[in-house]
Amino acid sequence: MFENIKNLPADPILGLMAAYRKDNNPHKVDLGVGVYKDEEGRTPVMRAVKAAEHHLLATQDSKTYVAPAGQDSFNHHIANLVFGKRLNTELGGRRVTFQTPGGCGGLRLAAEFVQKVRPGARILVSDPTWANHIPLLGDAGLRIETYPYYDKVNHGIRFDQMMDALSKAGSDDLVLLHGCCHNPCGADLTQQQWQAVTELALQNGFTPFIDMAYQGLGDGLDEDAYGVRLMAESLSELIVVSSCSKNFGLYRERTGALSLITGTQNATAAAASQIAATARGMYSMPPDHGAAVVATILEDQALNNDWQAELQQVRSRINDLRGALVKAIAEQGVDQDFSFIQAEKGMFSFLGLSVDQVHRLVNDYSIYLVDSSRINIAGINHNNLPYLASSIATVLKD
Ligand code: PLP
Ligand code: TYF
Repeated sequence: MFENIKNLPADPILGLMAAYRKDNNPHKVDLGVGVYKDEEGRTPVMRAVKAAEHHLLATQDSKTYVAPAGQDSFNHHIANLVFGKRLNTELGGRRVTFQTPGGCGGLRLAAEFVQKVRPGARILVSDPTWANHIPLLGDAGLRIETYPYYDKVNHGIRFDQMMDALSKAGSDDLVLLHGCCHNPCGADLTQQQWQAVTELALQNGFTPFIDMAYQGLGDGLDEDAYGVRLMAESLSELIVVSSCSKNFGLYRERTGALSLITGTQNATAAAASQIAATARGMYSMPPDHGAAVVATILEDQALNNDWQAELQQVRSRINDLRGALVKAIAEQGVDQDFSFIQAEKGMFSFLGLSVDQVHRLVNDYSIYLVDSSRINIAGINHNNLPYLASSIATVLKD
């Protein structure tokens, strides 16, 4: 049975993580995998998470199974965080939320659900998008096509071309949008652009599917949810997948959520029964720990405040580093204008280098980044910034 299996390449992003670990160069810099790092290069457990874990250790009195939808309290609080309390209350029974094994689990659960009710539906994804969207959505059977999004030469969104492509989508189609902090390009839709896409969805009837993996890492928890909330308020149907990996620093605990909005309470109840059956067919129930931590934090005002304060520091550090990188590269006398990096949001931006230039950074300078020249801004610190800027300047000049 297993004699003739083809060897597949590893996930290039996770492969970089392993290569970085093996490298003995004391100047090595890791700008690969999208994991937040502090000034010391650590990915800390957030204070509120530690406190919630202590609380759970002391008070959790059972490890009995949870439901396919996970814990009600997590689902309730995460829906409030994503949609805002007022809107979430207004949505009432038209909205259902499922706790999922990370954002990835939510993306796959949503795709499997759509495949069940609309086999082979088409989903339009941005060019470029997160590489994992392809297997997470495509392996479920959805037909993936792309719409123009980021202009790598002018460093902006190709909005007219995007709208042109989306205007050809109809009621049998899904359109995947990044809620905020676009991965990999960092260029987000403006509020006016969100409004235009929402109008188009209303007119043409396509269903937006929003992946929001970085709520709170761009401009703020509410600001980053602008597009999600506008669409949830304006449209009768919407899929939103959110992740707690980055904003709660819970990566390995696999904590996320799938929220579905439909036109009526009855349709949502029927869809929820299908989603529960889909989850049963894949993993029965999501892992508990990360979701229990998040619910504990969101239920407790003091923990919630402390979490938000620490998240604010994360956000400020990333935004400060964006400015510092632009300045440091300019000080190297580089001709190209990198100021677009300062305007972009979240953990990622493209440096705009060729694959050859990227390979030189990796091989000659031990600066690790993916071939597309996407960098994780949080991997920069004030210690490695001068080395990084001078190395970038060198490969650009040669
Ligand atoms: N969507 C995007 C765009 C991401 O970058 C990520 C990863 O960080 C995810 C979804 C899901 O991540 P996780 O499964 O760790 O929650
Ligand atoms: O794009 C990234 O770097 C993050 C983390 O299989 C990630 O989203 C990378 C690869 C992967 C899962 C998560």
